Amino acid sequence: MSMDETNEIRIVGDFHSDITVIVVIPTFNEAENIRSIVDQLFALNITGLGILFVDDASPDGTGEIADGLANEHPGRLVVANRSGKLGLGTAYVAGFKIALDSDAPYIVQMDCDFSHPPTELPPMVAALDNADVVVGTRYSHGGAVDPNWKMSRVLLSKWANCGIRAILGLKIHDATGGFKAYRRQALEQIGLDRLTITGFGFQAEVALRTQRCDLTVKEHPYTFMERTAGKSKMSVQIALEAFWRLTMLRIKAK
Ligand SMILES: Nc1nc2c(ncn2[C@@H]2O[C@H](COP(=O)(O)OP(=O)(O)OP(=O)(O)O)[C@@H](O)[C@H]2O)c(=O)[nH]1
Ligand SMILES: [Mg+2]
Repeated sequence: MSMDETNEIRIVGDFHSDITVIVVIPTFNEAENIRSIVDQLFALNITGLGILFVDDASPDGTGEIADGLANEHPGRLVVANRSGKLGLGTAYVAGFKIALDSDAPYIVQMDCDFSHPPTELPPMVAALDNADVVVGTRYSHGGAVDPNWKMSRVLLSKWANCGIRAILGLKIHDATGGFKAYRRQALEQIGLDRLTITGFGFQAEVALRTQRCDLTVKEHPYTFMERTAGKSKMSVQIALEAFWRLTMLRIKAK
């Protein structure tokens, strides 16, 4: 599957030239979370912080709320509205390309559901002083998952992560997480047009490309929290498809 998108993207807003950190957040049905994530991110008072939402025509009206937020925060908040649900991987690629079109030296990716605590952003961005990529980790360096998770959920998550690390031979401890910060040159080296996985396996494919490009990676521990509002898009089918695609990726690369 090609990541080249021919479909239309309607962009609302543009980044002011003093924006130095762009946080890319894909959204699908996040109407309950989107306003509070913006409030919490801007409350961090990170100099030059910009937010870019990539919304896939969410039926719950997330895109319209996001457009309103772009008007409330001119120069600092941009929305890329896509015409339908095209998957997390393509949403990130589209968002990273828009971020790279600006002059911002730092680009961050995170979810809209508060699984990735906004308060971890300042130390992650600061860590880019000594790294090309900073990877949020739940599975090493003191990172953790929601203490309210059932043991079965904890084990499933850890085994999936271990399996994917083994299939791809990844050194980083959290292969499936989506909380990361990049220097812009790192994303350029990774090569967005080379990425092939459009769904859940996208994070692991980026991790593999990062390793192959010999980029300096720093792992930053955080505690992954379960979403309290909105619905998860994860399913067993999505996870199994990711395993299959990543296995094929490894086989083809040999
Ligand atoms: N644009 C876009 N965003 C998506 C799509 N699928 C999921 N998202 C967003 O990507 C982020 C992660 O999705 P979640 O549903 O939380 O899935 P997850 O974090 O992998 O799974 P959980 O552990 O259940 O939370 C959220 O901000 C979603 O709104 C998609 O197809 N397109
Ligand atoms: Mg989530």
